Amino acid sequence: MITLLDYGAGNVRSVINAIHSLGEDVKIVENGQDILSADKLVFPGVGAFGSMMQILKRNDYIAPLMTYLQSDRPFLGICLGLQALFEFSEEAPEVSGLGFLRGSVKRFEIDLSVPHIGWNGLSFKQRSRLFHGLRGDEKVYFVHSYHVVPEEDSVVMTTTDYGYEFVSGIQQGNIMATQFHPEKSGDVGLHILRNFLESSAANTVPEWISRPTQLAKRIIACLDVRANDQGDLVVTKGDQYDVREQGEVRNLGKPVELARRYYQEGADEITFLNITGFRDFPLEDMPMLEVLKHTSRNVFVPLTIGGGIREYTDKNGRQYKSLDVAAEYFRSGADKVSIGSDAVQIAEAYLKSGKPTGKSSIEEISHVYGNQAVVISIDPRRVYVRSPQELGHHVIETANPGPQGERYCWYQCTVKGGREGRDLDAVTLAQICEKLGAGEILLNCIDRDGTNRGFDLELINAVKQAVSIPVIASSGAGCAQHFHEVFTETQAESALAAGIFHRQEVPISAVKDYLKDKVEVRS
Ligand code: 1PR
Repeated sequence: MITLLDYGAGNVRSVINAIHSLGEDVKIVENGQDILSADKLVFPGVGAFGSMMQILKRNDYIAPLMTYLQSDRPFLGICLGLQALFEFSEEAPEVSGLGFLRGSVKRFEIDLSVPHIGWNGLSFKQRSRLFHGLRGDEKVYFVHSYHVVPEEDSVVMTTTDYGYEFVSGIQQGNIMATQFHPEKSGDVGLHILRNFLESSAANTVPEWISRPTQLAKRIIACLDVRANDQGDLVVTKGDQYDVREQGEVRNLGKPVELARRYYQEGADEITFLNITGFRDFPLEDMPMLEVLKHTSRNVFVPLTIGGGIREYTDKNGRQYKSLDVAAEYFRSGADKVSIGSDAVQIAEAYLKSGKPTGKSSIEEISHVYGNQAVVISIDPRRVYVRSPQELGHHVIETANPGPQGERYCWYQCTVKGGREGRDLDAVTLAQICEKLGAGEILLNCIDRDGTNRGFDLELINAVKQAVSIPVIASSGAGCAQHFHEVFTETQAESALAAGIFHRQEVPISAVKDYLKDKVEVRS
């Protein structure tokens, strides 16, 4: 029996699912006594340091946790569960950490995008049973803006390189903690978790020396999901956002089955977009939550869900905040939520008033769950103009002139799945959302969607150069070479595709095989 400390924020379902998949039962901590009587304690932390420590304090978990840690019984901290062990964090300087280990938690100060999101390697600094059976060149999944800085080198178990070498795992006796997420690191992560659960696993150090480690470019499979006219939830795919063919919604498969297939084929992440979320309300659209729950049972890579994250009043007058919707998605197995239409409205209001409200979905969700949990999905459409001085929008010179020979264009934001264009450009939207706390941009392109013509590199460069958070390039992938192009001609950290994967024209493994030796990818 594994005891799991769920302090109520973020996706602990995937940790529970991962432990279940290894044949172990999980008991969730309900009070301090449960911590004291645990044999093996797992503390998965997702969210923000300040709110985590406040919840631990409010629930009177701090003293039992310290007693447990001091007794040197098996403990596995994950992400914030690692950071909590230290004295304080720059993320919330006014709040103390547990102080079980001496040292602090610092924000990355680098020229690269922060958060550090994706699959990176490990350099091994001490023997551990967690490493039993590893070769040493495996990659594991990270998503964080802060990292620990222990005062004592003796506790350092692994390091990873991102701009500089940082501590990605610690070990002191039976107390182990990782900055990466084993429960989101596919088979390798499950292997590490199994080693933790099996106290008999031998202490080893893998032979492979892989310093400096490298962050891989991510290949993301995207599933646009909606109900068809018969009421069945299907994966669909549009041509420039039109998902109907001869009047019928295209049906490319079942969401849970397809997600499972992509996981097995090596997708680094999976994104579900509830494409009618702008008019439905996800908490009434329970099938989507069921899709997440079922998928997260046996898909152990990060899951993002978008569609319908906004405030809502139901027919009985009950009000829901976007935070309530996001919370339900996280509880159902999502690691990140993606906000589309609502982000445009938030940016428009921000431009009007010139200041943040503190109450928008972006601010509220990132405050509780951390910036890394908030993705902004942008649905822009190219607008050609004759002059670079167009209406104050971010205009670029394009190598693909418009129908009247226009040499300039800007990218107009749309809402409601491309149905409505707004007087806001994609670059401005991305910048405002970053300022308000978004952790990543999912950059679609209506002109390229479903065309197989390749990514819109000009759009991606324009947005990527304007923000310091990671950008997911999306729309238009038609062959493996297009992924090479987007990773070498732009700084995008990841690339997403839908149609070519659904129609089995280019398998994910073919994309990775093509990129191998050219671009760092996870094999
Ligand atoms: O506005 O917060 O409710 O979110 C709705 C979400 O649904 C948004 O993220 C929006 O992008 C998405 N969406 C709405 N309508 C459509 C549609 O297609 N009619 N899908 C839609 C967007 C675009 C990509 C697609 C890539 C790759 N889909 O996600 O997967 O373009 O396709 P390709 O590789 O086949 O070219 P809200």
